[in-house]
Amino acid sequence: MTKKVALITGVTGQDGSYLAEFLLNKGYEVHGIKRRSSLFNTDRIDHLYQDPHVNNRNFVLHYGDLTDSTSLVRIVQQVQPDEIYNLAAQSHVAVSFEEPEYTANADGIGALRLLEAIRICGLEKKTRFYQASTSELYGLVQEIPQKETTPFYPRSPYAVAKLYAYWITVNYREAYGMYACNGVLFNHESPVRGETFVTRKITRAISRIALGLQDCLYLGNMSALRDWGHAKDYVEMQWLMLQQDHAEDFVIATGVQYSVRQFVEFAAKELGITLAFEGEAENEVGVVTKVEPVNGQLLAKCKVGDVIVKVDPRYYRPTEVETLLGDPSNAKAKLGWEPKITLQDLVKEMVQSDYTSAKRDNLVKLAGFQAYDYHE
Ligand code: NDP
Ligand code: GDR
Repeated sequence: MTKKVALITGVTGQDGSYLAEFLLNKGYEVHGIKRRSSLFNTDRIDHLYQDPHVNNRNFVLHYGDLTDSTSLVRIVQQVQPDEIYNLAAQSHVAVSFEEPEYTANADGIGALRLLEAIRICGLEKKTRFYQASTSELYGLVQEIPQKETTPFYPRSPYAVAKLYAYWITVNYREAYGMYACNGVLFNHESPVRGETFVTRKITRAISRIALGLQDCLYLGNMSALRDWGHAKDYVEMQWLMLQQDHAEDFVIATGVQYSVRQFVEFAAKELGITLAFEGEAENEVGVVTKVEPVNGQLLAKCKVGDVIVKVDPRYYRPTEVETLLGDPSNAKAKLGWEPKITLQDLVKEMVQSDYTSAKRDNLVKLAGFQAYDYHE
């Protein structure tokens, strides 16, 4: 049997790395699009790298950019993919308020460029297309929980750009009979989540605070509620959506919701720290009320009474999405999909990974070198 060929945009990102690994394990030939950058940006996929001098590689990277149609047409023509996963995006909601035009170009028109590349190459009947849509489309939520039929109300330049991408995907499906679909994915995280998204910012900071490498974690809106899953579970769903008889859009979520504040508490608990939150709004702080050993080992150096979490309004967004909770019952019924990893296991895995990195930074510091400390 001939190998299936997949093309992943955003292969260097969190989901791209998990999806590439997943498809390689399924026997696919995987092609990924990466951007040129002045520093290496392939950390997340270095374990999958194959030397270009080896014959019959099944993992191949191409330079390209979602803002450059010529590169996309060239790559689609060369690769002739059975499946395209469009995961590339300027994916940070807060940053989209600072770079709205670029975000619209990459996240909105980028999807159109790929769909047109499929048409230009005459692959409408061959190539299946997955668009990374988002729960941010629901924004100012009109219904709880959100499902496939819930009306959209985007609240950021990012979400508005993704709204265009959502509808252009639906339109190309209807207009040209293409197998094109949207996965409306709720937040999903992992140890390789970008460091400026709130979960990773928290697990990284709590680990560094525990070891005395950092004093305080500054956050924005701690009351925001999110439905957090694990990226590993969610990429399986992206693949499943392209294996059906007909293309259809699905909501992918856990159906369970927590606040940012709770996420901080769970992360701290993993390292034996109990926190109490005091004060209101901009004056709210997280104070250490107990420090205890974990499995007989004292992991945290903090003391009772230390203030280790503060609010910094610079992290507030001009328009916020206060609450997101997905209803994944359609995906469960039609695709037999259910998330396997709980939030508790996700937090544990993220904290363990960041605590290990913080220990390494601490050793570097103890050896007399400056430990890297960058806040965002
Ligand atoms: P990441 O931010 O981790 O990865 C984004 C990827 O897109 C990176 O590989 C990045 O490259 C690449 N990229 C950015 N701009 C361009 C461009 N102009 N041309 C080509 N590549 C580009 O995102 P995630 O992996 O978390 O998310 C994957 C997709 O799913 C995104 O589209 C995101 O919007 C969407 N999504 C994510 C959710 C989540 O909770 N994670 C939930 C719902 C949707 P580089 O490494 O060089 O920066
Ligand atoms: P989100 O994720 O905006 O939901 O988008 P993020 O982790 O950035 O924010 C989640 C919530 O936490 C609040 N928050 C903070 N967020 C960040 N980044 N930094 C902070 O200091 C902070 N303090 C509080 C935010 O205001 C927000 O309410 C993610 C991205 O992956 C998108 O690409 C994806 O489409 C959606 O999830 C679903």
